[in-house]
Amino acid sequence: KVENKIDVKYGPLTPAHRTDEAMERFRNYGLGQFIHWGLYAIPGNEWEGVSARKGAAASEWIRTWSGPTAPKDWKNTYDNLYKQFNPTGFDAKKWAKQAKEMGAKYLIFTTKHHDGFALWPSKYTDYTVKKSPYKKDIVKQVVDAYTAEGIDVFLYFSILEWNNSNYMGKAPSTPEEKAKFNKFLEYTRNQLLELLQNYPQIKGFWFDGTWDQSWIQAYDFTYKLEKELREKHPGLIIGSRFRNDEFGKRHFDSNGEMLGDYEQGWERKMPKEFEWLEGRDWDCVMTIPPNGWGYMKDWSGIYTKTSEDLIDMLMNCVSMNGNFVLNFGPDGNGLMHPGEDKLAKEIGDWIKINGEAVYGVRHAGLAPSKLGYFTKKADNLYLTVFNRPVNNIVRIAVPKNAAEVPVEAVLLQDGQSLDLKRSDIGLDLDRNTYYDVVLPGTFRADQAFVVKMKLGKPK
Ligand code: FHN
Repeated sequence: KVENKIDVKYGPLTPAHRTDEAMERFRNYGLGQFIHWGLYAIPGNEWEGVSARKGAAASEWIRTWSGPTAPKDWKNTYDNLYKQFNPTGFDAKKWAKQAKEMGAKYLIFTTKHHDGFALWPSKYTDYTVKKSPYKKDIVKQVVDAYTAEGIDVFLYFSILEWNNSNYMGKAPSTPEEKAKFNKFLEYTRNQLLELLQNYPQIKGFWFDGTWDQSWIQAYDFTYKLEKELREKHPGLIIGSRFRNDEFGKRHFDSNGEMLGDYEQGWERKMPKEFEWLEGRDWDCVMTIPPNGWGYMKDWSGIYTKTSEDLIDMLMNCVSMNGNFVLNFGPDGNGLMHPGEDKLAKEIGDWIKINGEAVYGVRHAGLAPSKLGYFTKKADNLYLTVFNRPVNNIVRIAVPKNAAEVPVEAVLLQDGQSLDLKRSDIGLDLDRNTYYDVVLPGTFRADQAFVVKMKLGKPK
């Protein structure tokens, strides 16, 4: 919270809580898929057989690695990988089908990562898929296939580019540098307009690589560009990473106002408490390995998240009005890692049974439960239980004098009705009323399960 407001010229361009259809749709996604795919998929976290998975930067950063695992002379190695890019196994329809089966409602796809290699045949650079042996437009295939499956597409776009001589990290100071960087800015604008024109079905951009001083100082340009993109594409959704105000404040301006339609800072982490979010929309993007967004050939020796971990994170997010976006890093041939295939299937199987508690839900307004996560939709309250109580009593605290309380309960997975009664156990009966949902004594669960409750007037 900023106490003394100042005059900010380059603040938000959209209201803090957009109420249009596109944003309402965003709020109902629940689960998304992220895909990081590019030239880094070819080495797959190993350079000449040496893996840098321990303690190394993420696999998609391999071009910048130093030490024994660094590409020798990256100019002749990494920057020539495009000559080998020929993913004959790539089938966008197969990816989209898998995403649909997993339950993803939107996709964020890397059109261009920090290396600058464009997966669409951009008119504004030669460093694109068109110059690779594969030649064909990958972004188009992905956008078409996912859209056909009813999955909304957002395009990931890295502003910073390692392989662009007009790009610089520091703010340009000499006239030559300024001229160079202006060319880069114009190039960025052209590419973004090109993407909107080529793929009009997209719902938004997911920007990244916007932390350098050169971009931060270009606030006048970025403000106008955001305006232009929104005008060209009504309903377009842009997160808080795109730009900053004239004082260099990113994500939130100097008055604490969010710059964009949702908070985009939750990368591999999520808020501990719902209150931290102060009502803002947000997404959480998550890797399966600890870090590493691009393909990692070898998952041994590192902790890779299980479907239980990921479903827990998903429910944690949606219980706080966020979307959970799980990252996949296909290999250089366009195939998902077998571990990703397995997780997608397990998540999908779980969601097919319990999806009602995931999609279109909102924060329930109840104090967090040790048993799991609450979500709410109309007069339905869901508790996704990760910690089954040994006495099989799912006890729920409802603030005293609440207008609505649980009046009926069923087990979502099979619809069986569960006993529900008020209990007078609790150390704070002056503040809460407790409701006990009684699971059958023999009930056991080897995965998270959902107790669905109807809310009604207290009797
Ligand atoms: O540097 C990137 C990283 O490689 C990856 O793309 C993630 C995805 O959120 N974003 C960046 C760092 O914030």
